[in-house]
Amino acid sequence: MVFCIESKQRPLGARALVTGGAGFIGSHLVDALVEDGWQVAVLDNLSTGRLENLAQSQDRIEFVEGDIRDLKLVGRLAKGCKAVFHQAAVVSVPLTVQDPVGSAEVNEIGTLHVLEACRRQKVKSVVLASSCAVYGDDPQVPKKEDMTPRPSSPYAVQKLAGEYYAGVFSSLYGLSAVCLRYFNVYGPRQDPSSPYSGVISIFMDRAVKKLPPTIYGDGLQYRDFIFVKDVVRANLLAASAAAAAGKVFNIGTGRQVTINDLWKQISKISEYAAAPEYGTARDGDIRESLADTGTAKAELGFEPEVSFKDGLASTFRWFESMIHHQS
Ligand code: UD2
Repeated sequence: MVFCIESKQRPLGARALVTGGAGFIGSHLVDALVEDGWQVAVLDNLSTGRLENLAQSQDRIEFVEGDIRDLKLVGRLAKGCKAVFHQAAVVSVPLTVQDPVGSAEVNEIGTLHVLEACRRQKVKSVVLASSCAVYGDDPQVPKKEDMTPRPSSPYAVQKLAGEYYAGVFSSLYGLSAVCLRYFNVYGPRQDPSSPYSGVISIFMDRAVKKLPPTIYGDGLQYRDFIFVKDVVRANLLAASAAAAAGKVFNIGTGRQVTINDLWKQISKISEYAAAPEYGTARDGDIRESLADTGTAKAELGFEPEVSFKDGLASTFRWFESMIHHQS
């Protein structure tokens, strides 16, 4: 099914397409592009995205419910675009483990469709969402872009395939395709409902409901958490960095936070000081994840601006407002 939200006002700026624009990261990107005066089209099949995420921009965008597996549709929407931001994906690692073929149709072939549509429509720049998952269980930290990838899930293989295709489309066809390896992204609109949702969304949800969280393992494992609005800025910079074509960039902060410390900070913000419960460590859980941020800084001019404290506070306010909204 394809439908459009009636556009009340059309800005005169350049056209951009955001695939997965109703999702957590995609919808923040849509808001920022609209604010910047772009004419924004959103393609989302609403499998995990939600129209509520687009509430702020819905009157000023073209929304199409559809799928990146439909090459013709992607081509139609890419027509006339200056930039395409590809965020649509099966983002759940366990889902790709359960269904490696079905998820590859979205994450690999869907990504190929986006690149091919951009090639045919002569789109100036394409930014692809990749993941720190491509580093797999390599214990070396911080992760540098030139490390040999060690994908350990279908999800990671699929993201890596997208990166390789982007590199080939850049060198073979002159398309400017840039890949961003997101580290652990958090912020408002992240869905906490699955056990494999991002840990910050789960802990926020527990805190607003005044329930203790479960920490898997000893809680000393750490992650590099980056606020969603910083990820949006990285996308905008990548779209205008001509020299970045065909390259991959870590998008993280270079700061590490243990899961124990994360709960302490959320307890403080939420004024809910319950002790966490501890469960057995997750199979295949990575102990340490941290980005080397040097390449993104040198070549994209990207540096995260939101402190962890401010990012958590803003995320907490959103989760609190959602609880009040529901009750
Ligand atoms: C992230 C990505 C995943 C993949 C992977 C690659 C998210 C949501 N997931 O997985 O898609 O790219 O990186 O390395 O961004 N934890 C708890 N209690 C909970 C939930 C989680 O202790 O209720 C722990 C979990 O065991 C892990 C840490 O928190 O040690 C982070 O978990 P996560 O699922 O947010 O993200 P991660 O890094 O495992």
